[in-house]
Amino acid sequence: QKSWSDDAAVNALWTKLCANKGSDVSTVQQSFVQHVQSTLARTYFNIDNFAGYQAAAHSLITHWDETQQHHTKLDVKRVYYLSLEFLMGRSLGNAVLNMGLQGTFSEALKQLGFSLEDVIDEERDAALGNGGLGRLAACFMDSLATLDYPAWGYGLRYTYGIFQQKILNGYQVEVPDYWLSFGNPWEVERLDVSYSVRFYGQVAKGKDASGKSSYSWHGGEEVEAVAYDVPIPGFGTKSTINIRLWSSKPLRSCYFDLHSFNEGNYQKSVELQQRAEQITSVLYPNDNTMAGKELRLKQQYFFVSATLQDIIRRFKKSKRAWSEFPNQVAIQLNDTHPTLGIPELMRILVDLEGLEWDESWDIVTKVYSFTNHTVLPEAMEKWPVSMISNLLPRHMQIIYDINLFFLQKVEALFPGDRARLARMSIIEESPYQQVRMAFLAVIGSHTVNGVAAIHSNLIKSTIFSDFVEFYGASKFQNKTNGITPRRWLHQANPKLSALISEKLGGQGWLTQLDKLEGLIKFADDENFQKAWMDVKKQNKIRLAELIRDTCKVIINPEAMYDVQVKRIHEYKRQFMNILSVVHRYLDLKRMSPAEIKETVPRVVIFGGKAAPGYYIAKMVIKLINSVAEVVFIPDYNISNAEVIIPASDISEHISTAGTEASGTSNMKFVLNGGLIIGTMDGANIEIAEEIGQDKMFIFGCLAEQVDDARHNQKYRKTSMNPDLEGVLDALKAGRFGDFENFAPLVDTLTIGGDYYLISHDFASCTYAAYRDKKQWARNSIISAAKMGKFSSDRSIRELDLPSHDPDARQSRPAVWPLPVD
Ligand code: F58
Repeated sequence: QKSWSDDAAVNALWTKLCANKGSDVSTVQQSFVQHVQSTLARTYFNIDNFAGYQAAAHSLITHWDETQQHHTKLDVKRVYYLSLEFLMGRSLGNAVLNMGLQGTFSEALKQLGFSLEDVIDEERDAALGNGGLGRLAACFMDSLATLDYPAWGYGLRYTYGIFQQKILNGYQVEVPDYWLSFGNPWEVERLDVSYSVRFYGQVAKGKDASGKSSYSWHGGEEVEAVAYDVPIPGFGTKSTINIRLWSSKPLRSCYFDLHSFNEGNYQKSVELQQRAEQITSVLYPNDNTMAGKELRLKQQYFFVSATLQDIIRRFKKSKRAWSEFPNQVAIQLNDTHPTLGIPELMRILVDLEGLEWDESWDIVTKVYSFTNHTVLPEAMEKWPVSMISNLLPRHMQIIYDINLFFLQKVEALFPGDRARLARMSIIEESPYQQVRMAFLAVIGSHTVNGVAAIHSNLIKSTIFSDFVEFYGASKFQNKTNGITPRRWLHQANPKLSALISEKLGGQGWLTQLDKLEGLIKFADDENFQKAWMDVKKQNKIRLAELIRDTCKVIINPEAMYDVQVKRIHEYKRQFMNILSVVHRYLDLKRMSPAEIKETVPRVVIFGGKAAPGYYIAKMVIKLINSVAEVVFIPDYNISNAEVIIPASDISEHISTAGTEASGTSNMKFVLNGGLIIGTMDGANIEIAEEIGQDKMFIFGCLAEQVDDARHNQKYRKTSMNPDLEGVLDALKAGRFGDFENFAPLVDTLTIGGDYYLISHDFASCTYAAYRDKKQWARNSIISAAKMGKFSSDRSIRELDLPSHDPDARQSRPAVWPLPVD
């Protein structure tokens, strides 16, 4: 590889200076102090924990290696993970663990008067995501780095992440998450990597030199996309990959409208700048519903335009022919949000690079694959044709052409089947013309995957059934989700991690999670059971402290902790959970003291955000907060999840069958030794398969029964579950405050037709098993031991992305700075 200098002496000096400085305590301290002095311009007289955090982060960055140069040298095919969301949480603790520096770091800081834990606590969560989909992207990046994949994540650098949730008088109040207010030591601003992105304007049709029609898109407005790189260190490897996040800025040439300024109109002079910066200003806070706002469409195009320009610039440096593009580039679309990348790549190839349509289409479909995360109709992305035509006029023409050529093939296979053409068209005609993004993603990709077995089967039999008939079933695959055991066990539950490593004689299980099976032989060992449950107890105390500090409620760590933490959505049925709490409460009220003594004390804990415009979900929060003796932890996020999940005895994954595509917290809870209560939905089914149905509290309607149950409810007189009726009577009698607060919510069960089958599934388990502590411990150990399948390392390997160089783990030179690609 050619280095930037041809002078051997210069190179030798650089190599010497950049050589891995070692990672002993004094080197870490030197680097830390240097950052205090020169990066932060402070002295040890005025340094607090926050400055300690910043200096620690900066000194870790100097330990990060040059992975990109290595991949460039190897000339490997790259995989690009395109996601509008990355829910990373904090980075310091994770970086220290992944780089194997935790002993060194805590000792180095301790000697300097800091505690690593306190310093870690200073970091704000990077919360650039809504829920499961965004967190999956974060887990995948950890696995890609750990497995030495030549991978890049691409996303948006929102100025405001997911809102912070406050609870006032029982109601959710949203507060903006201005997470960058004190800077972000983990990002590297790359002012040298920027692209311009166009919106609106016109398309001119002309002829090229050979007389062929050509199209050019011009006019409208342009903004600049500037890159910010966030390094992701793998666990136990020198591989450090990047997430490149784009931030929108005004084009350098029109930072400011001098004309207006000179006329004394200062406000107008900065308008352009504000308009440009608005694009990456805020993350849309909807989970599983689509927000049809033009600004969201702008975000999507801004994202794919900048990303493709960057990918293509990297490709062009290798001076290869376009036909080789699919050998160098694989792009995974995280849901339909980056689907405009398909017509955008067509536009680049056909309009700008002068390739033929068919050749371009061949390249496009070899490059893209698409992951679907939902079958909920309200979450399926559709954009009005009128909106796309206005914002992206050339893309709308290209989408029409893609559709036409596709439907011609359908016609050839199913002559005269007009209903089929209408069903499969990318354009939905009624009530007005809209682009069905999922169909565009399917047609433009070589493979499509669902995120758990049941979900992958459902998409084949429902939303994509016509496409299965057309393409054949092999295009539609299953890649069951996974989670990274590094963050969700090793980091979140250090005591359990240490116990497991001690028992298994090493940390090999952290990268080969199947090795956890080695714990099974200790499941009946009383000492091990005790040690295992002791860790749980300590984690419960840690959570009790968090609840004391945030909710001013004291809970008893001897009680069973029953947890439901996730976004609030009707299909996830937090409503059913709180109704069954009320049911048990009413039961207790009827019991004699002797009977009460026989029951298991239980602390019910909820957490989760409702989309700000989701009226019914917000009412569920109010109801939960109106039922006394239930804890609602405000502002559920990655960092408090790391405390909540390891402390759970039992957790609720109780969606109406067929609605939760996978769920990933179910995996986190079981891996941490919690048992789960769940419906036969999403990945719960595969968890039951792995750990055994007897180790899970399973209830409720099966997916294949849902249609009949809904039908019967609607057209036959089915009476409401009597226990549920008792609960509703208590609500109506005002036992939990003014019934008016909840009337529309209760209506969803009656006049709303109980679409999510709460009455049908209304279940009340008592978990007497918790009394039998030995049995509980045994089930907990065996369940955790059988979670090997649910590592995101397995998901990544199954995704069949371009793979890595087996020597990468040893041979990489250790050089900073990061990508000089
Ligand atoms: C989630 N989807 C699924 N979407 O609901 C969950 O079952 C699955 O485990 C997870 O994906 C990972 O596959 C989800 O989180 C969103 O939040 C979208 C954000 C953007 C707007 C539309 C919903």
